[in-house]
Amino acid sequence: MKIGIVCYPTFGGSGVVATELGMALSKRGHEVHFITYKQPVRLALLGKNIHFHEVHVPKYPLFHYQPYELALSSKLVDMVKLHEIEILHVHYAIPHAYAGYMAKKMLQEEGITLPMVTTLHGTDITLVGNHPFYKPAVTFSINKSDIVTSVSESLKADTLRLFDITTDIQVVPNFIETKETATTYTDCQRSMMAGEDERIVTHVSNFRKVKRITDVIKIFYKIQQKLPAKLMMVGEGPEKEKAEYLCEELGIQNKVMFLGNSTEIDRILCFSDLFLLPSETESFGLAALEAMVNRTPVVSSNTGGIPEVNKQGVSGFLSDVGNVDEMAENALKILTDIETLNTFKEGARKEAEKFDIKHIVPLYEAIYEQAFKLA
Ligand code: GMT
Repeated sequence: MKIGIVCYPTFGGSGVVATELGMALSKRGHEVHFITYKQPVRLALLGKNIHFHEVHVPKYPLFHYQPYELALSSKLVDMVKLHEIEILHVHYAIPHAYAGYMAKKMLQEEGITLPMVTTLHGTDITLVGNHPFYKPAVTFSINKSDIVTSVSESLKADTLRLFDITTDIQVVPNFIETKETATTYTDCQRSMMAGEDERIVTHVSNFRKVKRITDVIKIFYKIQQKLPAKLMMVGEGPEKEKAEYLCEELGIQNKVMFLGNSTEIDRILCFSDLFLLPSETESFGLAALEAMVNRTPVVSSNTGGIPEVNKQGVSGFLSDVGNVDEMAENALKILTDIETLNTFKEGARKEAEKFDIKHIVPLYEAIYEQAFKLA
């Protein structure tokens, strides 16, 4: 198949999922075209079966807001015609499903049928999409997609609760490459980060308010009072400064490393002993799954789709949002004794294997086939 993929190319989970899916589809012989404003950060290889087409938005001083949706839908029309793209898979409803639908209608005028699959990722539904300013357009574009998928049961329920949905929503969970060679490093440089007696705790996110990264610092503060430990904070975002100040205030700045964005988080996760994800909400929690595949247990909140990924007492523990005391206690339950830690590490890996990419890519292929029939 010739598949067009639209996504956010940045460090968000939806862009990561879209990129990994595109790369996997190309390896299975499909021709994949990424159409977005920047080359996706995880898109390492371009080749015969994998292409990137940049959407340019010319700046014009008259416009207060530059019309990205317009540029995207025009680019989609051009690329579909030029490369004979047969199906469009848009990740994130805003504004991709909307722009995709416009492209579909423009192509229809020329006698070209373009089936469209929309994958909902979370923030497009729970945080942004249901704002009254966007809601009618988001509802419309979801209902007009040939097939709609969501990354968890929890996100499906949220979508049905928050929007007036007239179309079926299929749950296709996020996935991960579990091949040992793809995820474990022989040059795992643990000694560069911490002493042998220290436990390494990690958090990876885009440091937005929803991630509650000051909770991460508070949990770690309690952990390091009981055992020697270091905290790796991976990512960039608006809450970073607040977290840095909190570390100073608590006197733990020399135990916390803010590492910035990384395209190789497996290199950090391979020496991590625990992952913290105390988010306010998460449709899935891809970051937790990426930790688990690297044998890093997870202490998280029990919100949204996280319980579908992190299993209580097996891959880690879950607590109510904001319950930092319990999260710290749970972290210590896992970290204090090496045998317990190793049991949780294996538990995390086993749970992650249930989300192996090899189970999920065929589901998307079947959905594309189904979309052809519906369009
Ligand atoms: O969580 C973010 O800040 C990024 C966001 C996105 O839209 O890219 O992630 C969402 O999609 C991911 C991939 O499906 C999920 O793993 C995240 O849980 C979800 N984030 C939220 O629901 C807050």
